[in-house]
Amino acid sequence: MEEDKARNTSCEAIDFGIEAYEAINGGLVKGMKVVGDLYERQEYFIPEVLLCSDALTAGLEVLQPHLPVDGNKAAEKVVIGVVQGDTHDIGKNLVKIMLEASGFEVYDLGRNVPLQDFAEKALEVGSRIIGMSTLMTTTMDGMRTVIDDLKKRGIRDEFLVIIGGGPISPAFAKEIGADLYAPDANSAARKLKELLE
Ligand code: B1M
Repeated sequence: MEEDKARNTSCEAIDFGIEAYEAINGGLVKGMKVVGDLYERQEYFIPEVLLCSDALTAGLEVLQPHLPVDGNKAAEKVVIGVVQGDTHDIGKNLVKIMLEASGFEVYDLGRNVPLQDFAEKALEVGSRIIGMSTLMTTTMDGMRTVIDDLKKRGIRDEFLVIIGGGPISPAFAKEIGADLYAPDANSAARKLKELLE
């Protein structure tokens, strides 16, 4: 819950020679998993969870500049966002960071994104990759709507759709016709790069 402590500990991690990626995953993300458990056990409530996500973000700001950036620019554009109705954006932000570190040019639509905006933005900026994130079962069907709309407009084949987030599974990705599912930020970047190579 303490932003300053998250910031200072992140600085210390770098000073100790810990890789930024390891500090993010083994420190900040691991911490948020503990927060999730405490929330489920009703030991933490929304205000505590919010303070923890602010602390995670503070640490992330320190660590992100230390991530090695892939000099071999993929020069591929990715439009990414959290689907309509969902305001959880920590996971999406991590995916964005890993994509940027892997050389992708990321257009971040933010959270609670109106479903039609994914295709509109991708067409506007000339991106052939659309990434969608959600953490809630109540909003995951929005991903299907985005893909169905692409089909209705006859432009489905022009895009590579990658999805992820807590309730998302490979089976769901297959069911709605997404091209890729990634369980975490690192694999999202890796899988996209592999597919484009
Ligand atoms: Co809320 N929340 N929350 N929450 N929250 C969950 C998701 C929940 C599982 C908690 C619970 O009940 N056990 C639950 C959803 C239940 C469900 O749908 N089945 C829930 C709920 C219900 C809610 C509210 C409705 C609560 C309320 O108001 N009563 C509300 C949502 C309002 C809304 O959006 N409309 C709410 C609010 C909040 C906070 C604002 C307090 C805060 C969010 C702050 C923020 O994001 N800026 C919050 C948080 C932090 C959580 C938990 C505790 C942690 C989520 C998180 O950040 N994890 C969460 C409990 C849990 O997950 N166990 C919970 C860390 C993050 C790094 O992981 O996001 O999974 P994750 O991302 C990973 C992968 O999933 C993957 O890579 C990421 C990094 O490796 N990934 C992708 C994610 N997107 C990807 C996209 C890809 C590929 C991979 O390709 C494009």
